[in-house]
Amino acid sequence: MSQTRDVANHYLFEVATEVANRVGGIYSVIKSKAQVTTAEYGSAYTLLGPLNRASAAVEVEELEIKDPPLKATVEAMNERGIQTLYGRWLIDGAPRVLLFDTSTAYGYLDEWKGDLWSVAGIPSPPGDAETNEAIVFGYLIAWFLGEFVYHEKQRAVVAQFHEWLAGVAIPLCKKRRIDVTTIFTTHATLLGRYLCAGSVDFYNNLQWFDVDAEAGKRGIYHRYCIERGAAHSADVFTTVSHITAYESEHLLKRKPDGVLPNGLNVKKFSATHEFQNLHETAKHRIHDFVRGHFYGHNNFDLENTLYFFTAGRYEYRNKGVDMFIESLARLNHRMKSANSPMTVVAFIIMPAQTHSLTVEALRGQAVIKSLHDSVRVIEQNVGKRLFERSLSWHEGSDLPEDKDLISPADKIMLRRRLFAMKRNSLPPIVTHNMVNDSDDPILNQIRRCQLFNHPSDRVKIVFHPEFLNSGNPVLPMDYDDFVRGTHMGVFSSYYEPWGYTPAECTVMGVPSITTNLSGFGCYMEELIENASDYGIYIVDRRTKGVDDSVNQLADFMFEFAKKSRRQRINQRNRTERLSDLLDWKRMGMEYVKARQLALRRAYPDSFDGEAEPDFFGSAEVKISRPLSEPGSPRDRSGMMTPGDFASLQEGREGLSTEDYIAWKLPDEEDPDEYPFPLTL
Ligand code: G6P
Ligand code: 1S3
Repeated sequence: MSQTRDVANHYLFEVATEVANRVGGIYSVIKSKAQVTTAEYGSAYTLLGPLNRASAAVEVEELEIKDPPLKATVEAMNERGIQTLYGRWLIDGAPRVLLFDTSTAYGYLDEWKGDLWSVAGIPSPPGDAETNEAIVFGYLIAWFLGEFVYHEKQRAVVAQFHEWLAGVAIPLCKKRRIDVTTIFTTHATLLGRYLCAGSVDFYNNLQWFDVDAEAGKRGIYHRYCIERGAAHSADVFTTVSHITAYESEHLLKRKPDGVLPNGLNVKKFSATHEFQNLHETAKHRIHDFVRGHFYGHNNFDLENTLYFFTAGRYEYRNKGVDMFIESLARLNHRMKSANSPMTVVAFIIMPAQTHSLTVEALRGQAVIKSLHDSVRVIEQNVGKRLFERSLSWHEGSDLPEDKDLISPADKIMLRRRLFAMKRNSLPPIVTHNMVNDSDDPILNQIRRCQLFNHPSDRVKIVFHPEFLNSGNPVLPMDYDDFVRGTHMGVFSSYYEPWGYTPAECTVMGVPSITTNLSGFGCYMEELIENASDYGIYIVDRRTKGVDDSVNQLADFMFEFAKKSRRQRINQRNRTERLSDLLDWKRMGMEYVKARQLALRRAYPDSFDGEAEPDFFGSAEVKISRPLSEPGSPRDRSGMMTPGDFASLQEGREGLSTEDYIAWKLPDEEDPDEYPFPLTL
């Protein structure tokens, strides 16, 4: 490689299939991170992805390319028939994106498949459209990078690739000796996801799997080769959590150089307690849904009702829904035995195949709406009559009697509404007509545990097999608003490389339960002593048997249900105070380290031959118990910083190392001085 490239002023390309194209978790990563990365790099940062015209049409504003080497590179590819779209991704940070129309390169598919076999030994059987797409995209990216470093000879280039679908270019860069330095980041492993979804004891057998045979049995050997090839050819290999690092070491046979945990773009409110007010408002919107869904069975007090939920991609075992439902059944039993005054409504939000909303779900909302409308009419009539009677009042005459105020016609209208609320069946579990009702694993588990929303049940269940949106006639709320209105998120995952859902709960001040098999759970457990004081409950699924883990989850929920409103409010404040910990301004520092390591490996002479520092090894100081916990001394203190070295980007306009790392747990507030009413 060249010895002369300018490493301090390098270009950064980030390559992923979800650039301006929402599919799953990687979209959340690159979208939420864009702000800190553009602040650091400005126009030297470009995201590369395949062009999805439908989503690009709404997410990307086309721009003219100004940067000379980029312009020359794209023009050279366009001349050879490759269509591209360059523009600004319309998100926070407005990063530049270059999207390749892969359909304009399919003419080369067979040639490229043959080449991939001869240069990297990676097979590609016919008929796997997803792999074909990964190959075409990978070859376009390798073409782009090769062309780019031909036009740009001064500055170094870092290319970071996310997930196997974007990884084909990495072995090509290595084989062709393209003068760029590469980082490969996995967000899960193919084999891990497949093996966990089955019934293997995954974590206790990680060292022993015959990886080639297991991939072969599942028909994913060629995909596995791409993933493994990318991991081995990258200058720096990283993943999103320590648990996935351990998995990658055994399944991909390369130990990651570092862990780059996922952050969030944390938005702060000007009023500290605004998030508490938002919780109250959103909770009332969930109350509206519950009144309709449970019409005729509203024998529980909404003031004493807690909303729990789980959400995510429908991976029944990987996302721990099996364990959640079983624990809810045990919670129900314990709450009944303890005569608890509380009711828990547990929501499961996971998209499955459905035909439509059920008539019963729609009817529930309609029945309550007409009751509401009729009561409002009666209210107005009563007010009018009271006013008229008061006008004609004179000394010595009686005040109007209550019974005179509601007319017979109003009473009949009210009766009709009440009769409409009669119901012979129990409130439904599921809000939609399922395509495969009798085989659905979630419904079958609910049936097995007999959680049927009986009036005597203290735990009720609502399964909403579609992601939420505010246009939905039954539960008209966007996901974020819904989360804010709940009391707790439960994510008892078995396979979860990171897990954005509990992290999102945390930044919204909503406590959550996760497991020590999820990247997020392990990360928080490492950083915080007594994480449960901060509303981060971690179920042990690693060292306990299944039955014990289920009981631990039920215990957490039962203890939470015993908290007073004031305790819940205090806990929410503590949870929300952790949000800076998950901000990209802090998490992004690990990306800075990975890029610096990649540059050092590719251009050691630019670093005066210094030995490679241990970038990722710095020990973190744990956050101590909250001060408001009685009788618990502050056992450790200090500021946490993920690293103690300067960024290569230091001195540029935008972010500095200080911006990235200066994080400190805000001081504990006196709960008696909250500037908002406490309804106890
Ligand atoms: C927020 C509001 C309070 C409300 C409370 C309800 O803190 O600011 O006014 O009383 O939420 O909390 P809960 O846990 O019962 O939903
Ligand atoms: C993956 O998406 P998933 O839900 O399939 O990547 C996400 C982003 O890194 C991560 O949060 C999640 O755990 C992984 O599983």
